[in-house]
Amino acid sequence: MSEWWKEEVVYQIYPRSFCDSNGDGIGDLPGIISKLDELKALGVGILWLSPVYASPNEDNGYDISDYRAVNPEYGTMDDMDRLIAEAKERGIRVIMDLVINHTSTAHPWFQASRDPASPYRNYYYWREGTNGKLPNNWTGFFGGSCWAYDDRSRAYYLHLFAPHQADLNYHEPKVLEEVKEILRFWLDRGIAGFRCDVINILWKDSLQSSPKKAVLTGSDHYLSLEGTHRILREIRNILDEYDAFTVGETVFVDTKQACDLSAPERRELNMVFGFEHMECDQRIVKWFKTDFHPARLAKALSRWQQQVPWNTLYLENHDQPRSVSRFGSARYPIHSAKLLATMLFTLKGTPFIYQGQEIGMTNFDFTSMAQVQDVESRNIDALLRSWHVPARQRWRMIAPTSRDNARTPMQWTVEPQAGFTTGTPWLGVNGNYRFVNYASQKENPDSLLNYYKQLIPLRRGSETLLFGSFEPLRISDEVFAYRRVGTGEAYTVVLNFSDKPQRVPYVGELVLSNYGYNRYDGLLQPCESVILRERMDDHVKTK
Ligand code: TEU
Ligand code: CA
Repeated sequence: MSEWWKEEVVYQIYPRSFCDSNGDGIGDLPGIISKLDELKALGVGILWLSPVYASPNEDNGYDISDYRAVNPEYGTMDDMDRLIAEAKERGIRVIMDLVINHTSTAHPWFQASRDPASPYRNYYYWREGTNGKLPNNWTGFFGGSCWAYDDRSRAYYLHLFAPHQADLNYHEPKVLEEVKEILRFWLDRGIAGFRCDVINILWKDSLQSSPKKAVLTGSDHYLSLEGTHRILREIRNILDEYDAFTVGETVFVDTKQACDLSAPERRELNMVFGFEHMECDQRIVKWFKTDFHPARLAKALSRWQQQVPWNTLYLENHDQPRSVSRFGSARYPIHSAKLLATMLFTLKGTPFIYQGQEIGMTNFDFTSMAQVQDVESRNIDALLRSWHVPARQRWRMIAPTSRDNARTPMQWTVEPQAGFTTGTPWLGVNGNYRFVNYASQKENPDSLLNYYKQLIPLRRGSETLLFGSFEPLRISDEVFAYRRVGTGEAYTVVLNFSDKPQRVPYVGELVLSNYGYNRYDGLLQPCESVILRERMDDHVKTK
């Protein structure tokens, strides 16, 4: 099996918010096709589409009602085929989101399963409560219990996410057989692989109650269990037939579990999304944000770099606040966005860019819950309200953490609605589009976008940046520095996360500074990042 996915950069598209071609305010497949030349110019080799399947959109497509149909809001199956073909012409592969932990309750399997006599009954977890109580004490990812009662069924069904996302029961062997056919359906159409949604929680070993936990009571019954590993190996058999790849979204994994899920010889996933570095600015759960301490981010990243042989590199996705708002400096937003990019493309692993990250899109400018649509934010808001948390405080918790921060429409131009749509966008456009937009950055040689266009080929063209080993040099709240050591050369990357100049005397010839400098004298400007290259003679190399 070739490992083509190691040398590529992945670009994640949230279709609803990317580009609207027909003025209905909703991004769509023809819109994506119209931007393929831009994506090619950026240098990305893989597009990951967040779900475009038929869905009632309780969770914007992560609640699928038909795995073999395109949501008409996004276009037709012909559009999908055209997207795959046109991307291919430009050397770009397309991967899809595979959401198989749960289906929408609108899915025909679920609808059939509401009848206790149906052959589909066992596709889901139906349980009667005991003595008027819920089947167990588990809590869900979006807050509250994870059982919903269905009158027609006279029973509860399990949903670890929203009530409209019913968990599939993999103890029923037919479920995995259905999944395999869905995989083939898309692989046969030319899809190059899948991003697998919450893939390490598929297998539930039992539905016993668990000791109460601060977060996710019950998770000891489903996090990264052997049953899941077995399913992943069966899925892998099919993917290998197509030379396709998988990246797993794996919640609550440590580096050991990440290795178990992605080690090549185990033949499960090719790589995973860990979350530890995304938890560097929170206490227990993300709604309790803390100040950002760069050393915490650097420590988590270094540990993963050293302990997981090959993995994803990401700072954003459709569930996370924008990285520049979160990890950037308010005084030096552009330099710090460039610094984060330097880090993203010079660590070891497959980099993922989330749409808008390449132009430094920020968190939303919404001022109240009325503007927020995200089901997670709305559920948490309701939960906090039921605990009598005042509205001001609820907003203070939700505004910086809401997933809608990442979901506001892509800012293309200075035209109304940032050129995303000619109609009314489904979610508000950030007012800063007049300053932060793709078109003006394309023209400006010093822009963040053009800095990405320098970094991506640099990484692609360097064996050392792609495959060299990683060694941390310095981790503090001011400076994160590391080396990538290859054959006969090493790169030293120095990132000044602070708003003050820092003296950091590493040696090497300057390859790239985010200030555009062409010489390095050991002094880093505020939020400056430098990439230095050093040739080594043989006896140094063997150290
Ligand atoms: O996310 C799983 C997941 O862990 C998130 O719900 C997470 O708890 C939260 O968003 C962190 O902010 C995946 C998808 O990426 C997400 O969009 C879906 O809502 C979820 O699964 C259910 O399919
Ligand atoms: Ca549209």
